[in-house]
Amino acid sequence: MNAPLTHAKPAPLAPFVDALPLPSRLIALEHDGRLTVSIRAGTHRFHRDLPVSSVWGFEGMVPGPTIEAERGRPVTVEWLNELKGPFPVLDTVAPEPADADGVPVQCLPGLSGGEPNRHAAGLTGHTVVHLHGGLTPASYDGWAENLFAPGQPAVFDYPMDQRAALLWYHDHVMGITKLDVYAGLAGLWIVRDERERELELPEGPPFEVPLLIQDRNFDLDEHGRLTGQLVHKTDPEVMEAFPPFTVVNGKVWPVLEVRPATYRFRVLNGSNARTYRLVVLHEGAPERERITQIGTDHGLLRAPVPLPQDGLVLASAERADLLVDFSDLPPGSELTVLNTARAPFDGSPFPVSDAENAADPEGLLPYPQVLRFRVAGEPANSVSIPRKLATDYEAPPAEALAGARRRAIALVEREMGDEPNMLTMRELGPAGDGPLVTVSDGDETTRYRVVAAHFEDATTFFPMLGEYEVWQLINLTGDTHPIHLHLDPFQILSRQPIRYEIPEGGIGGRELAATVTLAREPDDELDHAIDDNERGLKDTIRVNPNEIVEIAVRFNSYSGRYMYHCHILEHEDRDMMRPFVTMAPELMPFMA
Ligand SMILES: [Cu+2]
Repeated sequence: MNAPLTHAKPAPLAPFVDALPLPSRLIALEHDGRLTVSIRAGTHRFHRDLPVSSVWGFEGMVPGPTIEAERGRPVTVEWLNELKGPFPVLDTVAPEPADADGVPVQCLPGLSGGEPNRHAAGLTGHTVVHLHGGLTPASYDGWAENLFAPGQPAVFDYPMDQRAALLWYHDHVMGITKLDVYAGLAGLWIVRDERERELELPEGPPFEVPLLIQDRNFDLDEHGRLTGQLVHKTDPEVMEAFPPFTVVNGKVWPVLEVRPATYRFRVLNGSNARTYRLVVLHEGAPERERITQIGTDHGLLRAPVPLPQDGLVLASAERADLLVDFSDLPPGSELTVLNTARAPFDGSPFPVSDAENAADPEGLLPYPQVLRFRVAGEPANSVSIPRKLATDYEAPPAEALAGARRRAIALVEREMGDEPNMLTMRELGPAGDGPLVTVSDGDETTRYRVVAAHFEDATTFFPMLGEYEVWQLINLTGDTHPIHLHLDPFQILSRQPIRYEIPEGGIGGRELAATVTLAREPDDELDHAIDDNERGLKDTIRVNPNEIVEIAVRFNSYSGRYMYHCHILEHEDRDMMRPFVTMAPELMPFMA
């Protein structure tokens, strides 16, 4: 029996030695709204002491250029697929979950005895680009099966008829999004509008800084030295990759020199699977007061909010717009951003007071470091934080919700014997013959059966444009899933604890039997609360274990075929994704 691992090994790379890179900017207005972005192989150095890595990137870069657009000014992008093999990532499943010393292999560089996946090595560069958070007509939304091969032109129109927000664009190919995004195919996209300018928020460098957070791993050479070769490694017990090195804007544990001033950070978790709970330490003590959150996935909140007590939780694809006030800090001050979230994330709390001891190899978090700020130079701007931010949305009205169509989706994990588990979304409809899912709230029991279980099953969701719907996400797994809807944003209505029973064999290939009760498990330590920063316009929502989340969504913008899915890329690629079709009401009389 190995002793529990409470302390991390020294990091094989020095933290906080590389300057935080700022992605190059591609300002759409300067190009009349017509952009050409090549998608190609390139090289990238992830750390001062690492050899260069081969990557696939937009413009060959990691991250790709940040595209900046104006509300109401359409952008056309010619995505020019110039990818060529070989695929730059070694994909492997290590044969054992831990090494001889009991250290989880996902915390270690190298292949840990795994064979490189020859199918991944054979990838030749099919891609498709999705603008996450974009209100984009279906033809240009990046349907996961409508691929462009190398050399095949793809010209996508983005109307930009949407409020200011931090979006991101990334590859979305069926089955291999996890590999293509990991190889580097991701970049930021900022929409700006008049409301933000009225508020005089920092815009552009130096005081507006995007932070794209990801995690990566690398191979070892025969002498045990890190090479730059990217490695996507999973193990027999954990089917998601949780690489040990946190990368911000393409550098491992970078440092940003800041002036004594207020900065605006546009933060995105662009990791495959890892959820971060970010805390800032100054001389060992947690800092919370100097940070104010003003925006979330789809832009400004109605009013600024403080960070959650134990840190800012961001699951894959979630965003935060933060104002951080460094103005009182003398030159030389250092603030360190740490992650306190174990992986796979299940919502478990971790006290901010203990953040310095967050390293936890058993929780696949060997190095909690994320980023450091170092104060230098002259005081600069003074930004007053507006008390009122967004004025363009309200909570969905009760009368609209009372008559709204309700949909229920169960999230289930199906064990597959020798193969990795299948994560699926089971769409539920009125009960008929066969296995039942019941959801009871004490007074009332709703009875369901599964009407769709896999991505390729017939579409069952046909939301009407302009009408509110309530979607109920029922988590019957042990992990937190960030569920993302394409197209319009939504608002969270409730997050409630559940207990459930699944009979032996209750999760079949298509069937599901489960008894769900809206009540707390006695040993459930999650608070199932909605954070203040989740009460905005969201496109990705965390659904924790033992939890039902209800969201209100109204599709307003385009009719067509879209997708919703878990944004853990390894889940999305393994069937945790389903289609929906938004419908124009005036077409309904013609539908059978
Ligand atoms: Cu998931």
